[in-house]
Amino acid sequence: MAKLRKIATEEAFSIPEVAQALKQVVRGPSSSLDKLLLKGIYDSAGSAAGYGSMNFLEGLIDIEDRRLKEMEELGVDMHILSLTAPGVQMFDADTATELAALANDRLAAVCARHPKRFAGLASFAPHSPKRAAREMERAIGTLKLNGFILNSHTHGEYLDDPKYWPVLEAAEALDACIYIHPRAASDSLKGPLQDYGMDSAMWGYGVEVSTHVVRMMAAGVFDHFPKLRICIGHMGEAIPFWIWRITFMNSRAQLIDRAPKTQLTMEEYFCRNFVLTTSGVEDHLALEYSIRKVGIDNVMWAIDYPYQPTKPAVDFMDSAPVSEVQRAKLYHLNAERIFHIAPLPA
Ligand code: 1WB
Ligand code: MN
Repeated sequence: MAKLRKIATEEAFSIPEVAQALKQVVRGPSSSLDKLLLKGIYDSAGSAAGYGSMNFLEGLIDIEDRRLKEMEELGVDMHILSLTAPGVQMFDADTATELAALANDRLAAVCARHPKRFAGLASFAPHSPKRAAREMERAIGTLKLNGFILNSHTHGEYLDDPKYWPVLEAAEALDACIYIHPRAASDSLKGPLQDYGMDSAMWGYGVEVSTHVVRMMAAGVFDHFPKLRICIGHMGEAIPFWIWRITFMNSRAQLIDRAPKTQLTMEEYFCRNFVLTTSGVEDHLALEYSIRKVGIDNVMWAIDYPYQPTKPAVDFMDSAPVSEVQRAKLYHLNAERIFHIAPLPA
């Protein structure tokens, strides 16, 4: 088998300044469900949540040392880096704006030092949509980053709210994809997700992001931004499996005026405006289903470093029951197209 370029598309990093600010948030008065998990990662004094021993923080902060070595060992060519959840979205607007710019500067510097190894998705502070749009322009135009990361809700609000549309307008105009990554469910969604470890990757993260996505599609956001491209991880956060029913029931809701009229159906938006990654779902049947649902050009490989181990993610894709042409699309060709990464010379 020819060696394929492997570009991993949902790979997390952080910087000490953001980690320090998250530690303060964890100790503060916020009632956010994110705190359950963040306490263990950022505030070892409160590691009752039990994440201390996994040492995610070390894996997030280190980019050029252990991560790069492991990439080399396991044949992973590139990480598309993104500031880890919840990004800057738990901070106040000014802090969030400043830290997003700082994280983007650091990210751009790492990518410039290792242009074959790292690409990057830029952060922005949705709390200040106009300032966010300016940072987005800087991130693509000046810093030459490859797209954007958003960690779902911002203080309980979602991108269907027109106050956030300057952000969508900027992404569309820049032809840059927004990756909607999970964070814990918003305060109004979190009730029954607080127990049994359901707050995060086991269940709550998917519920939060899929809710976000359905809100955007049902609100008609993509009639205003027909070229906007949104990426979601975790094999589409279960939406591929639900999309028939979402589509059927949305058209019924439109008929009785419980949902706004839209130009396209929900399934048409999902196939036109969304791309998926495999992050954290190493299940060949789910992969095959997703490919058949959204098309082979709209699925990309991801590891979800450092939260998921690299080797099983590579084995999963190496052994996927797909053609070699499809494997090349999943491993790198789609990522090159969607995130504007230069192909390697032949
Ligand atoms: C986990 C996964 C935790 C992610 C995270 O904390 C993030 C986890 C911010 O598996 O516990 C992630 O990015 O998928
Ligand atoms: Mn992730």
